[in-house]
Amino acid sequence: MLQETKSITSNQISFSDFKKEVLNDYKIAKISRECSLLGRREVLTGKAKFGIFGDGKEVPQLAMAKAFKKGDFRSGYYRDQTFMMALGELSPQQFFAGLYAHADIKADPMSAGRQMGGHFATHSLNDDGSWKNLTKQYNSSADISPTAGQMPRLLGLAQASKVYRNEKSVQKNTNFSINGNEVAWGTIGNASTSEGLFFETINAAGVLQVPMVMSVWDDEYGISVHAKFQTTKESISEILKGFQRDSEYNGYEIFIVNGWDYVQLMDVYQKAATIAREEHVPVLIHVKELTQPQGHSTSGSHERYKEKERLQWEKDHDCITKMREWILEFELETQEGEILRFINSEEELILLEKEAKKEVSEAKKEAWNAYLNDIKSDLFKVVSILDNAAKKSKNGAVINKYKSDLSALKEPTRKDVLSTARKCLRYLKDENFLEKTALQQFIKNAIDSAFDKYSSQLTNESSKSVLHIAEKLPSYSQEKNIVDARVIMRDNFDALLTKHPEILIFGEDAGFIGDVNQGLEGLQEKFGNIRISDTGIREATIIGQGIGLAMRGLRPIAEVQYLDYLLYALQIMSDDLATLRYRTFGKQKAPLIVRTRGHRLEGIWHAGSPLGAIINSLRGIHVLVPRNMTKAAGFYNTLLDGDDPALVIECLNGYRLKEELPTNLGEFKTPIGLVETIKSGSDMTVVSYGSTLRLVEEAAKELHQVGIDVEIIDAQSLLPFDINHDCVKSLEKTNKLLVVDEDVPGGATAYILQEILETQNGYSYLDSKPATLSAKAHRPAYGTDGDYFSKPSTEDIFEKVYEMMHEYNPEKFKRLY
Ligand SMILES: Cc1ncc(C[n+]2csc(CCOP(=O)(O)OP(=O)(O)O)c2C)c(N)n1
Ligand SMILES: [Mg+2]
Repeated sequence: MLQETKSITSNQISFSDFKKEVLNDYKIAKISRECSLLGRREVLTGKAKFGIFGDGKEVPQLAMAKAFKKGDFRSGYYRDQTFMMALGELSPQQFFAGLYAHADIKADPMSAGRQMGGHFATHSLNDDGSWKNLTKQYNSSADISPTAGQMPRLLGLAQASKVYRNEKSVQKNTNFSINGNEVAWGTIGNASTSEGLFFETINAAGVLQVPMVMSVWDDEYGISVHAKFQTTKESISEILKGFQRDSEYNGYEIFIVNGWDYVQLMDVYQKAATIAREEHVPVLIHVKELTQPQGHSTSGSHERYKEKERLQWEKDHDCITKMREWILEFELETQEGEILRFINSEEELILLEKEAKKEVSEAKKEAWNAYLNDIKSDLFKVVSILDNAAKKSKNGAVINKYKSDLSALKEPTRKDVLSTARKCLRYLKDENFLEKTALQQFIKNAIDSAFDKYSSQLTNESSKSVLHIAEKLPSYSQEKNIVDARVIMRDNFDALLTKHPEILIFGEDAGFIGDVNQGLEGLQEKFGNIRISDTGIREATIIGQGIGLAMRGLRPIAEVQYLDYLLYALQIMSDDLATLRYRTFGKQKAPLIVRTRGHRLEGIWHAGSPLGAIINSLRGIHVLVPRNMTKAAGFYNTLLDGDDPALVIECLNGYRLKEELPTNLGEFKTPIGLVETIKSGSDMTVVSYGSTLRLVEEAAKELHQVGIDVEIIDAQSLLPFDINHDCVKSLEKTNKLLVVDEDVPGGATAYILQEILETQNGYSYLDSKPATLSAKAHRPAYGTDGDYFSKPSTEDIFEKVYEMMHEYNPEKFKRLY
């Protein structure tokens, strides 16, 4: 059953308050529209590079903003400028600063100019990286551009309220929640609901029954593609009808409302908020009949693909036009027979519209001047240095030409300034005077400060970074307590769950049976089914749950059952989690730990080790590859003392191997970014990680029998890799390097080589060609022989090392073949 809506006039507020609110809303809508109109002009005249605006979606966002409370979270997309403005979280000046890419967090609080306009965010963190009190502010998780990429995180943001309401151990964390009363608000375009992430999230939120209000802004198009090519029956609410809750089953509450109908929208959004906030039931609001007054973005015009009739219909149904008509026509007769109106004449509205226009035009000018002044102060510096340098240089004429070309630019960029400075330096290379030094200094400073503006905050730069956490060795009891290695995981998680009440662990089979390898055995029984839980088979939204929960102060450990299935989650880890700090200039964080197991078991999809793909798509996340369960447990212990996102890959064939059970569970720490030399040797340095290390160790014993002494280094941590440069210290001694793993050729081994040879300057110590030994380029075949012929074996490692020693000393090490 779909909800009916009631008139706003039944609300218990005085007419004068109501009138004030309506006119204020109208003004916000007009300001927002004016920003869109002027914004497009700024792009078309070349002052900004790209524009995607919220015109045509203003009125429903006013309604959403009114229902949105402090502590709530938004996870939305690029149309939501009106919503942000209505909350007071985006001023017109900030809107233009973002459009111009003003690389200063004070000017563009959304991303310090890193994201194109229309990607909204609020600040969850103080300058020192600590949390703000999120219940005292409006919160918007930072937008990303991939359509529907906002959905997985939305699930976690909503679930956090449910956890805070129902899990006693975290209820004291009042900076994040007050009794789980916060709603997570999602927005998405109609066409983007075609993405799998949308359906996966909708289903999961229905299962979890979380306070999520999902708005679909439906303008019938996704760029040029009409709804008939996007959505079955051309209606998302129609096809999601089966999700409607009823007396027998939990589900959704579904509303349908026209996006130009201010009165109905206000009513629907209030109702939706109450259902989600009080009952923790997810709500879908299908907002229809929206328009795109200026087309999709500044990249094209919609006249190319919309029929005349549609264009006319969009004009007639423009939500602001309709709101204006309603304001003009509105009349209410009191019991005394008095007629109440919002305005006495249209002139009042025209005046208000003029004010809105003026405010935006002024804000635009301010934003442009602030943006340009930053660059101009650099430009003046360079011009003055070049002016003086030209007087002294034999290449004065060329330098003067560069200088006057730069001075003539009306809208210079940092690139113009720095590129001129760098080009001119070349003309001074054979000369020596003060101005040359000044130019060199200017360039160095400019590059340094550009690093801060454009490249900082990829990872945690605060004192809480896990890279500051020192190693703490496991301690052992006198009588050796040798156990199946999975027991170490289980008992260590037990200790961690006791120590950190914010930890939640979830994944496929993670709850009731305690994961497929029994690393969580018995923990659901002990800590309850909120802290240890099963999920559906939906890797992307398992990660999304983790991101959202972590953004609200919890410490999720999201489990992806096998490394091979991480590919389902890789997109959201790459686009959302890995970029979060970077794209918010360090103003948001999600200290999510992703736990998985891989490298070696059986067959094409349970033995993968695609580390090259992983590390190259996850810069911004620590990627850890422990060789055994004690090392893995030590990584979890370290990570939980910091607040960085990380992926930990346990060895799938390691759970039943024997290890000694440490006594300081939950306390010992594996350091992040440091390698470990697990065997010293003098002939060759062999670097490896994960499951192949055991083979390298075996091969080393066999090599010893033929007089070859290899040094074995466990990389342990691929992102970051060997921050102390210990590998090169080993090379100084052995002068030979082999990197072994079971990724494809040129995968993670190529990365490790680049780190050692280029970053650490290892090339200068080599006296033979550095080599890699990896798996074959194909996925691993099934069975013992499939594994033997797909992945590096002990014999392969032995022979590779032997062959390198033969090349080095053919007399001593005669050819094997
Ligand atoms: C994964 C992905 N594919 C394609 C795009 C390019 N793209 C940007 S917006 C858009 C259309 C979205 O339409 P809709 O969801 O209806 O939102 P609207 O712009 O109409 O509000 C497309 C295809 C993208 N950003 N991400
Ligand atoms: Mg659309």
